[in-house]
Amino acid sequence: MSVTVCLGSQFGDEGKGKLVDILANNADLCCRAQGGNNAGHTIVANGKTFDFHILPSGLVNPKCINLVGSGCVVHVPSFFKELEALEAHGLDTTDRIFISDRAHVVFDLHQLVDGLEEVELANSFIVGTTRKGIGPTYSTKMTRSGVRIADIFDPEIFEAKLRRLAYGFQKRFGELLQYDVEVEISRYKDYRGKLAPYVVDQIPMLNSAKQQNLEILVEGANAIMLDIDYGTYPFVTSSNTGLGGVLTGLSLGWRSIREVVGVVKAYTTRVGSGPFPTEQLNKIGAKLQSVGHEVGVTTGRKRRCGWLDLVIIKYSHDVNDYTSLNLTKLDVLDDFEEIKVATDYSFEGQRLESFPANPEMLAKVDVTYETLPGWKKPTTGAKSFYELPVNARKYVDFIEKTIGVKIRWIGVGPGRENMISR
Ligand code: 2SA
Ligand code: GDP
Ligand code: MG
Repeated sequence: MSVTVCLGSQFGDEGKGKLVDILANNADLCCRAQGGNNAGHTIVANGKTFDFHILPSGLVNPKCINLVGSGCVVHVPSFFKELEALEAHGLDTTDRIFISDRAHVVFDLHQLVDGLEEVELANSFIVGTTRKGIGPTYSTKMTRSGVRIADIFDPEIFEAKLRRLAYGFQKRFGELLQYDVEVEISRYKDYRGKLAPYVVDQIPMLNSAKQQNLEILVEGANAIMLDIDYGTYPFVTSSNTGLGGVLTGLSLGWRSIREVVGVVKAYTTRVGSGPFPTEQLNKIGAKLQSVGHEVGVTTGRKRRCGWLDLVIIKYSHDVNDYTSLNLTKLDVLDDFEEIKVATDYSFEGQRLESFPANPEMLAKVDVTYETLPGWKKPTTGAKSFYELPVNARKYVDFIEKTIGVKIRWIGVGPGRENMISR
């Protein structure tokens, strides 16, 4: 068995879904290890656009089996809604999508609590979550009061656990929580039978993949700067979005990991609040936002935009140890006279030797930029590195040299075909 992992190296939306779709061509199994339907992965293939949230992007490839792993959190109604949308797009998902029985269930209750917790926070602490219930579900997982997919199939246990969960939140939020636990319990009477064919014990499934020497692809969701431990805490999501989350969220075995690909957008975007040192609150940011169509796939929020930050990419590499990189959306920079890249931070006049843990400090750093000349030519038609304009090649080389990791793929447009391999 050999495993390729694709991880976000910035704040998410680097274009992981597109790379996963391309690599799925040679994969037997595509797995999600963490996160829920807060994620949004867009794939443009065969003239169609597919949006994925909880489902793995490997589904676009008709030969690829897909698994939502134990480290994920699943809102069952949204799972079915997404499957139906894919089927309506002509994708046959029969017998190709499975959910680990150890994954945690996101209830409508968690989603309501997500909203209430955000309102409870003072302005400067609002996270700007997707309100999909991700934080509250991982919280109840950690306090051992969560409900797992396996529990759904024992009605007595399921009802008792969900009632206990609802009771706890009702005590905390009182009348602010407009929720009827009996309504949610009764919905699962229908879901129980409908869900059963999708549920698997992940351990023997992945063991069997190991025995058959299958090719496995892991699709990261969100990105390292949103990691609960290594991101800009508390402005993060509630799972481990780096390599650590892959190891705990799936039972793969570290020996099988062959490749860890860091997906790097050629500039930076962020959705939600939190520090963003290279953010451009000016015409440059607005241009990146409109040319790059930077709008959240899950919530429709405009993404904040700024220059590429190599301090972040270096930090991200320190945490995840990439074996290669995929630079994406290079084409979005086609029309810039000059392009800036952050290479260093300083704080109160001192160069920072390491990435600050503290978001208040990160919000105040002074950024040192390298300015590179733009290329002012379209890159989308390029099929090889040498077909790129010389200044675009210099931009790629500069990133590769600074990070010290090979850029194996370069994205020059949203379509499957707009990817240069080296
Ligand atoms: P949550 O909902 O608890 O995970 O939110 C916590 C923070 O994580 C950010 N987050 C994301 N950032 C970028 N992209 C995400 N997925 C969607 C997309 C986002 C959307 O692909 O566009 O549609 O808005 C994603 N999911 C979570 C979130 O903004 C919070 O800062
Ligand atoms: P993910 O969350 O990392 O999978 O990324 P998203 O799918 O949320 O956001 C990336 C967006 O950029 C999607 O709309 C992709 O179709 C698009 N995209 C991916 N790669 C490229 C590229 O190289 N060029 C352009 N112009 N768009 C791209
Ligand atoms: Mg996304």
